[in-house]
Order: sequence, then C-alpha cells, then structure tokens
Amino acid sequence: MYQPDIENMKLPEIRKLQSERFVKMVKYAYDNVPMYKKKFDEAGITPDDIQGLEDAHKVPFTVKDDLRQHYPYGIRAVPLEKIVRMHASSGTTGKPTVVTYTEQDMDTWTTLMARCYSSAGVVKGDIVQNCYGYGLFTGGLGFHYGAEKLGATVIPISTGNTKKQLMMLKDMQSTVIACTPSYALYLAEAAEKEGYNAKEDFNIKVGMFGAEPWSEEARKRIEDSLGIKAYDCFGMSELYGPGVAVECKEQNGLHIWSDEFLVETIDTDTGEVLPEGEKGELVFTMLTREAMPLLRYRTKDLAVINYEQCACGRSHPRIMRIKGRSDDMLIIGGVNVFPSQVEHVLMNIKGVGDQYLIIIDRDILDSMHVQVEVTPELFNSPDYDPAGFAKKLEGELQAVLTVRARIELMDPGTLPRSEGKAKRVHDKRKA
Ligand code: DLL
Repeated sequence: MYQPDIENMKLPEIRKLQSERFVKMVKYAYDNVPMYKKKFDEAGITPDDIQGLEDAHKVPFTVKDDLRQHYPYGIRAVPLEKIVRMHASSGTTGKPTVVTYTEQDMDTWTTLMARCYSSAGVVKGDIVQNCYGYGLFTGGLGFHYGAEKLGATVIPISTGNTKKQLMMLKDMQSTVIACTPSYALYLAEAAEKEGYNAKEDFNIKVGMFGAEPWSEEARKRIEDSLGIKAYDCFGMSELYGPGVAVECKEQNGLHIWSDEFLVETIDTDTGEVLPEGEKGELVFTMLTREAMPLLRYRTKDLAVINYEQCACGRSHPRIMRIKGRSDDMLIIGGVNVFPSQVEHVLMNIKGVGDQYLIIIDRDILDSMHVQVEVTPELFNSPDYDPAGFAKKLEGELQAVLTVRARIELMDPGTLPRSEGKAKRVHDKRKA
C-alpha cells in the first residue's frame, strides 16, 4: 500500500492540498454540524473568512468536552443511516466519547493503516499477530483491516492470554506483532519464563507499537529481546484511531499523513500557535472526515514537529515522539514531572527491570515514590546491594527531575503487567 504519489509529495504541494481541503472542510463542518455553526457565530466569523491555511488560527478549537456533550451519537455531519461503524474511548469518568464513521471514512482509515504497515516494511505475505484489543477500542479493528487491505494474513487474537500468544507466535511463525509497547516488554519476559528462545523460536521481524508513550530505551529493550525492529505508531479514537502517524525505516520521528491531517502546535496555556520546531500541544484537523468533522482538535499530547525532509524520501512532517500528555504532567512540590522522564532515566540503568510504578502521595508535602523491579540477573547476582542500588537510582532521578523520589526496589515479576495501555502512575492525591 505504498502510495508514492502521496507519500513523496513535497512540502509545498502538501500545503497546497491541505489548504484546499481545509477551506472545504471548514465550510462542510459549518454547514452540517450545528456545534460548528454556533462556535463560528460566537467567534464572529463565517467560512468566508477562511481562505487558506494562513487563516487557520481564526478557527475556534474543538475540545474533548465538546464530544462528551454530544453523547451518544457524537458530533455528526451525516444522518445516522450513513454511519457504518462506531467506536468509543473508555472515559475514566462518566460516559465514553463516541466516534462515528461513514463508509468513506472507513476506507480512508483503512488505507492510512495499510500505509502505516507498509512504512514499517510490512508486505503482502506477512503474518500479523494483532494483540490490540478488539471492540470499542480502535486499536484492534484498525490494525486488523489495515493488514487485510495490505494483503497480509491477520491473526485476530486480541489482548491477553499470554501463553496462547506465545504459542501462536511460535506455531504460526507470525512475522509482525501489533500491541502496546508495554505488552511487548511483558511478552518478551513471559517468553523467557515459559522456556522459549524468542530469537530462535519466533519469526517476528516487525513490531507495530503505540497507544501509549514509550521511550527510546524501551524500544532498545524490545528490539534486543525479541530480535525485531520496533516501530512507533500514533493515533487516537477521535482521529479515526491508530494510523495518524507512523515511523519509517529511519525510525526518527513519526510521519503524520498530512494529506489527511493538518497539525498545529500550540501553547497549552495561551492557545497561541507556536513557531515550527517548538514543543507544544498537538492540534489536529481531519481534512476529509465525513461523519465526524473535527476542526482544530486539541489533543493534549505534547510533542515537537519536525518539518525537515526525511532521509526516507517522505516530506510529511514528523512527530519527534510524544513526550506525554499535558494532563499526565505531575506537579510535585511545584516541580513539573512527566512520567516519560522517569522511564527514560530508569531504563537506561543496567539492572533495572521493565516495570515501574510511580506513586504520588500527599503527606505534609507531596512526595514521589517509585517502585522499580530489578532484573532477575541483578537479583540473583551475589554482588546485589539493594541499598546501594536504590541510592544510585535516587541520585540519577534527582539529577534529571530535580525533585527527590524515594526508590523501592521490587523483586522480579512482582509489579502488575498490562495487556493494553500500561498504568504507570498512581496519584493518591486524586483518590
Ligand atoms: O490509543 C489509538 C491507537 C491504537 C494508537 C493503537 C496506536 C496504536 P485512544 O485510546 O483514543 O486511541 O488514545 C489516544 O493515546 O492521545 C496519546 O496520548 C496516546 N498515544 C497513542 N499512540 C501513542 C504513541 C489509541 N505512539 C491517546 N505514543 C493519545 C505516545 C500515544 N502516546
């Protein structure tokens, strides 16, 4: 599903296409979604004020709460009979947010997913073991239909049942695995425990990992333990699902499929559009979405966008890895801490296992405490000095975070493992 005519468009051509589509989409949303008419009226503008990308900043933002307020059938530009699919994201509080798709939307999404696979080197003939959850979550069906469209063979195993996953990896000789990066780490660990030699018994070449933040260090661990190439895939249910952006063979940033998505980076506090290359909140407009147009949707995901030409030949701008979400940020005694920083520090240290849990407590002052598993090698080594090792981790964390974190070393295999998105933070202040 490599589409060179689209994937190799140069930036000025991409911008031209985006500009045309953006103007059309603004009018479509205004004419067909009462919420947008209202937002435009309140902002004192009409679609005629939007003549190209240079006017994008005038268009009001859309936020997650707009979706919640339109429960159950969402922000919709078409009658219900045109909807062929719905998904929903599990809201942590109250009702889920529902997203809908027309036949054309399904076709766009599936094509984007096929493009993602192909960008990671997956071809017809590959066997894709799809361990993303099937159901309301977009991961399972997104990766499923994309693989079929490419002509690959899909094993729709969904999440969980790790022993069976391992058996299938061996017996079916799956060449591609699709799951969250935290589950990939767990699978590698479980394989060893169950007596498999991942590199010899399995035939996996490529991993399609996403749905949660992960670090370069986690990538190294996954690639080394499974003997594969691990590619980062980004998306969210509001933007079809997975398939918004993916890495290419360079593994140096995720190309945003810019024929379908316009991305901007804004200052989370002021909403100001930031100059190219500055880290900020990603704001997306879907350029051809039929059922559920979203204009300037604030994602809360924080990243830097790189607009330079990539060595792979593509000019579609790249997300230089999602650093976390603005609502993931922990404020500990006034200092901002992202869980991804903790992972980055810990996973660089030999002897630290793949699992950790950040616990925030409020005593008199906020305190941060990190449970960290040690590797079986360190745990069984005669030189293992838990007090000294904990002190070393505390020192390295403090040097980067500037706040003190108490380390509690855990025996291998004692922290909970995740089958989907990992839960790495337990903030008792929110209890
Ligand atoms: O997680 C869609 C998806 C499925 C993407 C499978 C990739 C693979 P949601 O459940 O709506 O959709 O969650 C979206 O997950 O706003 C990010 O905060 C986070 N996220 C998704 N992909 C990545 C990634 C799916 N590669 C939210 N790196 C997004 C970091 C990611 N965070």
